[in-house]
Amino acid sequence: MASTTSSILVTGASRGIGRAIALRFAREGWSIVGVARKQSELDALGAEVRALGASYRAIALDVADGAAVATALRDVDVDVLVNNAGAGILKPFVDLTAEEWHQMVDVNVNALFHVTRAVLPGMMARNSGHVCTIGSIGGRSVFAGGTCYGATKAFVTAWAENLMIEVRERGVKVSVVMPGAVATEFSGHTVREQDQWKLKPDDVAEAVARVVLTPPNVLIHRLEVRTLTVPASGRGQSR
Ligand code: NJP
Repeated sequence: MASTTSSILVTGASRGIGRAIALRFAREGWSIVGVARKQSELDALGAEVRALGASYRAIALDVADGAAVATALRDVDVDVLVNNAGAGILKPFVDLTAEEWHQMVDVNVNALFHVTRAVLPGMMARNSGHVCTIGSIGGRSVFAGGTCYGATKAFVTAWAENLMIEVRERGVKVSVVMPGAVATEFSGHTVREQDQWKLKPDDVAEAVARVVLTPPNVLIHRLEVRTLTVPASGRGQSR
């Protein structure tokens, strides 16, 4: 990838928050690498990115598949990695199946190893780069139905802080952006009128841009993004 144009790889770029992040950086003139499983949705994003004048590469990939990630990202060098792909099956612990548990751990935790392990060595060799991961306020405030999901997002926070200590002196920044509720199709949700109070994907994309577009010697390591318009049912709760 040309060194004159900054580049960003976004996992889960096909919809929701990841798509908004890809478009935010395309408007900035960056080269975009979009990763998700559905090729058709990645292609639709590509048309929008190119219409903004930015270059684009789609990589259809299951980020939970370590071997596939290692192969697909073998030749990918980017300035910024956004680990955004996530899975959330929010239900009481006793109702979770082993498959649902493993899906969340595989996408929210294990994929961080697969994807970051593929991209980070290049950043360290260049003494420059940024790994930004989308965590969640749910990773540090409890809620019923969040045993596995909340724990995976608590992992994100701990993992990222440990990684930050390891690589910042090599010129690589590590950040976590932790949103509250966002109006997306996450967790099988359909966005409806009553979701108006939630953050929009563009709000989270703007927060990621603020974190990434900092001066060279400045690192915003952790950022929470909240809405002011909490519905009556959520008042007094941390969301
Ligand atoms: O989710 P959604 P959001 N391999 O479901 C992709 C966190 N968050 O944008 O693979 C590769 O609209 C999927 O594409 P596809 C949340 O934990 C959210 O809301 O084609 N890609 C799609 O592009 C997550 O980390 C809220 O199905 C995979 C994308 O991921 C991040 O924000 C609140 C994949 C998911 O899009 C984005 O969530 C909060 C895989 N195995 C944190 N599995 C919220 N929405 O309220 C999924 O605090 N994808």
